[in-house]
Amino acid sequence: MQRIFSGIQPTGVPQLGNYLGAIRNWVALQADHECIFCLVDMHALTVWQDPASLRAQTLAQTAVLLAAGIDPKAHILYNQSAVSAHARLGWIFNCVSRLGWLNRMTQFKDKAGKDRENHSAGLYVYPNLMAADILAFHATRVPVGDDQRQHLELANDIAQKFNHDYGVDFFPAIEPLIPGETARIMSLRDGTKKMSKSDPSAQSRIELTDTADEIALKIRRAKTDPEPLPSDAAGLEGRPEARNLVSIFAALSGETIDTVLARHGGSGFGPFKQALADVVIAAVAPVADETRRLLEDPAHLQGVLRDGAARAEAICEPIVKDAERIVGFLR
Ligand code: AQP
Repeated sequence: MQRIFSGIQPTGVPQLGNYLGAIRNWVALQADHECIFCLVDMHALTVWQDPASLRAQTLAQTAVLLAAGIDPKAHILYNQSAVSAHARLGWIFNCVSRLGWLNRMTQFKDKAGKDRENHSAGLYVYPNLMAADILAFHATRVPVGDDQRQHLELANDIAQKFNHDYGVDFFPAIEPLIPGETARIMSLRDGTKKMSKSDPSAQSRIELTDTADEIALKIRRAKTDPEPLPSDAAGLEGRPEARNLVSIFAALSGETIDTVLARHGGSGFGPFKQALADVVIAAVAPVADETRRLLEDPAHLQGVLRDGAARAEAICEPIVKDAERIVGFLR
């Protein structure tokens, strides 16, 4: 059975992009993979986090993941900082990775913007730690959204360079598992920007704890253009907001974009948004209800993470010790 590793940052409430790009896939992959799911709180720290909020968000995300269908007994769910192997292998990879490689990372450029000098060094070396997260488990498959494709290519470069530099065949190649045409969900306020849980505007995203009324309102207010919907996918060219809404509909209804447009093409956005709100509410409301119930028992959620951390450590500690031996650390 192949081993999967994937992570999510506890930087806020998971949003619909996290769900369609990653979480939904994670739930499905549990059927035939050994899965390790991680709340990557060390990655979250690469941008400022209020300590109390980070703790609360870590628990809230645990609740959302359980509510969405992650099975913490058959698989593993834990928070990154509880397992020191991440940091240790991350440091080794800081020394394997090249500045030239990191300089090409578009996520750093997007997040740092023009004010690069004022961002943390952690944000810059984030992809090295991400490579360590995966390779500490010798995981071979990583289900992520399209925005993480470049980071996974870098992880493969790091693994290959480590193997080459030390003359070993130690780290395996990683295969990204990226969902198809709806892999990147965009902001409801700007179809050229990805939907993000830390976007300052809560109107830009559907959160997995939103109520039906909040979802309906956010979709009604979502930015669109004045034209009616086209009758096929080619007609969405140059219409990023329309494409995004149709993509969300297709991802949730399990149809292709062309099938959705065959039904809704020619209609204005009013009736389409109503239909879209219905499919989003049908997917999100059960997760939101179960999340609220789980959050009533934070001790249980902490227990899930503690148990997951112990089981994660049992897998990755021997692998990271071997990596430390390979590079020449004296024990
Ligand atoms: N908009 C998106 N569309 C598709 N997939 C997405 N993912 C995130 N946003 C979208 C996928 O969700 C997983 C977990 O993401 P993350 O929390 O580790 O980091 P992120 O990609 O930076 O997500 P956010 O919501 O944008 O977080 P913040 O605001 O903290 O930066 C990943 O597999 C990602 O591909």
